Amino acid sequence: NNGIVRPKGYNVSWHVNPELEKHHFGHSHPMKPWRLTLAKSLIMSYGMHAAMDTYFSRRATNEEMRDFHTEDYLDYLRTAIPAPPDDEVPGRFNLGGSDCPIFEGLFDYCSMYSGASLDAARKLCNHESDIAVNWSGGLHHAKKSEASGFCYANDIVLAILQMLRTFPRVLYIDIDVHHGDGVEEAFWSTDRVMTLSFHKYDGMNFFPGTGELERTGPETEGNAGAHHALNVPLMDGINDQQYQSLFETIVGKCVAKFRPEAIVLQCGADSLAGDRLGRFNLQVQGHGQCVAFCKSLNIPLMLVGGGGYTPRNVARAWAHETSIAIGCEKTLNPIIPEHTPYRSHFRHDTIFPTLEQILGEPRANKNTKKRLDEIVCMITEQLRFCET
Ligand code: TV1
Ligand code: CA
Ligand code: ZN
Repeated sequence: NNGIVRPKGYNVSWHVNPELEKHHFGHSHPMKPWRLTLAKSLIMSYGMHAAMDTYFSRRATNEEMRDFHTEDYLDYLRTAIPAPPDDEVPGRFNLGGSDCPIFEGLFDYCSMYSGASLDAARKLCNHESDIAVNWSGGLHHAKKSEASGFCYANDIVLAILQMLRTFPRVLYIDIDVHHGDGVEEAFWSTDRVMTLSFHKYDGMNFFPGTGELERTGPETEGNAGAHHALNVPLMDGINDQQYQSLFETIVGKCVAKFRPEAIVLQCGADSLAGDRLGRFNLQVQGHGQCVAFCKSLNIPLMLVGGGGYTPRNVARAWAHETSIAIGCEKTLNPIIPEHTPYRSHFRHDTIFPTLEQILGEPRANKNTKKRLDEIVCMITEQLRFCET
């Protein structure tokens, strides 16, 4: 199997549920749970599963989902009748519009991806895993009683709530191209969770319209959450070099100041170049470097998925990041194995498809050095107020 061996004394758990991958949001909807099947087939054709503990995750129970969501919202999610999306008016709880349609098996889908994140969180709490991976999770926009931006249940919030039973402080990092608003809002008033999102920000012109540099927590004096919500608003076209430098500088400072006992990294793959909805120019390499940097901190780490709308690139990124988790990234053959199911999907851009294919037409880079320096300065300033 490509010489992939289990790392000694280091446990990676991989939480999967093939049932979940079969759900459909509707014909033209950009969110395709099927991308998880593509990622899984790539991970397995490289033989990476031999180096991890694979778990078929269970569904979250209603009681577990109640840790964050309200009963009336969950009741509605469970009983809502599938219907073609109504573009004009989303219904109750923001369900039924084009972003968050009510499709067949919706509640199963929500309880499956939430259950996988809860399983991953428990592996970290028990110290049975050093890194726990759930590529089906990362649905960062869902609110307590509202669906938003393709997200219905917030598996990240549920997982962090679970982790807070064991770990005094959890750092949440979000590299999806969209702002992690649901997670930020859920932990807005606590100093036990620091949230840090990197995203495209252009006021109301880019979803969800929040995540300004200056909104770092509650403004009322003495509120515990003050200065614990950090945001890195970026412009179109940011490249690997700029992103890596920002990521390592800022995450380094957050870890030094906040001293988290666990980290949750949302690895939304819509920050990659060539993404159908994204605007950045990250390559598989640069996106993966964020995972490598978090791993190098030697703090219990949970990896979840998130956005990602060009399935072949989502699969590439998450397979590469799985290889980083188990530490075999340097020995992988860059050419995608011949026997990979769905290999034709990766031949979209070349006849010898590689894992680290240069992705998409480059987008004009609107991020100046001056602005990026300003962001680092401002975040450093905020962190001076964080006393732990
Ligand atoms: C059906 C069919 C739905 C085609 C949605 C892009 C579609 C979008 C579609 C779309 C689309 C959004 C908004 C506008 C809010 C609306 C998983 C006032 C071609 C984590 C969610 C983005 C991102 C929501 C989720 C956004 C995540 N963009 N085609 N919808 N309304 N919604 O702007 O962070 O990746 O685009
Ligand atoms: Ca983000
Ligand atoms: Zn996104």
